[in-house]
Amino acid sequence: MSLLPLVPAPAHASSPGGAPFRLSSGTAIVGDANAADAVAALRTLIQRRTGLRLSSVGAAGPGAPTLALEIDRVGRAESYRLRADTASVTVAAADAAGLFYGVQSLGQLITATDADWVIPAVQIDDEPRFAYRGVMLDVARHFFDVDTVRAYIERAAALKFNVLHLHLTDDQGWRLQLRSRPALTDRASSTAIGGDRGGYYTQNEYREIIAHAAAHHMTVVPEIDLPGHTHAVSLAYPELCEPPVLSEHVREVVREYGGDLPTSGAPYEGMAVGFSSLKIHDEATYAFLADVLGEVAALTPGPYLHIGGDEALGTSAADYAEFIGRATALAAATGKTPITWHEAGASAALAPGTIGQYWGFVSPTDGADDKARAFVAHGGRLILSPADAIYLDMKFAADAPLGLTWARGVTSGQRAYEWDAAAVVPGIDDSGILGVEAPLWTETVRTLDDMDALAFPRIAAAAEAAWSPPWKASEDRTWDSFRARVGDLGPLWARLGIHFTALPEIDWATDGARGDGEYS
Ligand code: TNX
Repeated sequence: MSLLPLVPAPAHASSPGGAPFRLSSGTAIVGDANAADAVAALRTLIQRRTGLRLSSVGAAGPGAPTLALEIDRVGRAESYRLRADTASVTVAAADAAGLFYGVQSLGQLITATDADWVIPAVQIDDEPRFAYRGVMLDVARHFFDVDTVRAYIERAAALKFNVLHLHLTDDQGWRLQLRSRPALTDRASSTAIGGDRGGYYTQNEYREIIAHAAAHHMTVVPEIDLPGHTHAVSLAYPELCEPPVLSEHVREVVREYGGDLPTSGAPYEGMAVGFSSLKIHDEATYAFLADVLGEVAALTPGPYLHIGGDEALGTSAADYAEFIGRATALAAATGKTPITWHEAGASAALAPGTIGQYWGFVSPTDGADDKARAFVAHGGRLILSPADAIYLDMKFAADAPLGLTWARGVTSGQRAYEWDAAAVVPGIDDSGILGVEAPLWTETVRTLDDMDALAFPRIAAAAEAAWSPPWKASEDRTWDSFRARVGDLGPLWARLGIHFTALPEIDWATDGARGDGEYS
């Protein structure tokens, strides 16, 4: 399959050779009522990619060139089969998600010739490696309106991601309206990093995001970060929070990036972490958590509730362990499966079945792997987000205007690609791994263009880690194959309005005579 322009690489693909399918205004898209959403998605995708407006029909006339979409219930969840030859193209899938993914692959296969648009003759049998394939968006450090989140959902779904993790709360702001605790958004949502404007999602807006995600086969995982990253809570409920702990790290961030030290009663607009905490030994804290977690769970149809647990640097180990026991139990009591960052693995009281999100390095340091293994020992599994590979907020070049560098400096495309989920935490293989997630923290990110510039193309490497067979399992799962395939997606991304960074590590294709000058 090496030369097919598909990212993430499919589980199985072959090119039998022979003449391609030629796309023209006379091509019809065929699908019954079950396939209607996928037919509409394909129609839009083809129009954006080629400008052609194809008709869609319930059944094809004899001999007509068609793109046929069908849910035939064959195969595993999210799987699809794509067949293309000169006469027709068919996509058959196990379910609606699989058909949606088949449509995305079809969109990637469309190639410009001098005269027309073609789809090469191929046979693809595809299914995901991991059930959980996430992207995380931090809407707390900077706030993004619903349209921007919708755009990020569309970008991620096209790469076969199926989870949107929203980091909804942090020191800099509380971004979700709660009826049980209206003071959170009334008093702690209007600001963001660097004096930028904040904001929050009303409950209807949150539902809109969930619905748009669902229409793209994505589940929303809300995160309420606890017990640290809670300075915003202190603006609404000062009695629940400890005073800021002004560590050397906090002072250093202020020296390096400017801004003020965190102060009780004032919004925090800087980039330091680890200075805030809820009061661990006050029952009012747990009444607050019961309200907040209960309401967020009720608003959220998906099965997970993320309660953070990272960087509680001002909290003693014993207090932290006790808090994690109580908070994971409260999250589980809502009927959801709790997720925490991997630090919470240090707590012997972790609720059984809690999922751990590992954000250490590809080669673990400081015992991060011990903490990660603890989740599996407690009956849970891991989500892998190795920071030095798929933290999309890391700089892709030393002189990049956006991004951070704490995760071992610059993260090139090659470094984002060359790792495997089953090789990160010793002793944990695919059976202990729920999936892979690529976070985008937004300290330096203010717009959709900023998101695009940092995320693309490295988000495609994360997609491949989440969906495709293991790294080096075949010649398709190598950096050389990936850089050729991802380079071929340049014209598609450009047509979709994605302002990706043209990393010099990759040869970016253009549409040649057909497309030159039509996009920049
Ligand atoms: C670490 S990763 C954090 C975040 C920052 C991020 C910036 C994690 C669980 N915590 O608070 O935004 O680094 O890269």
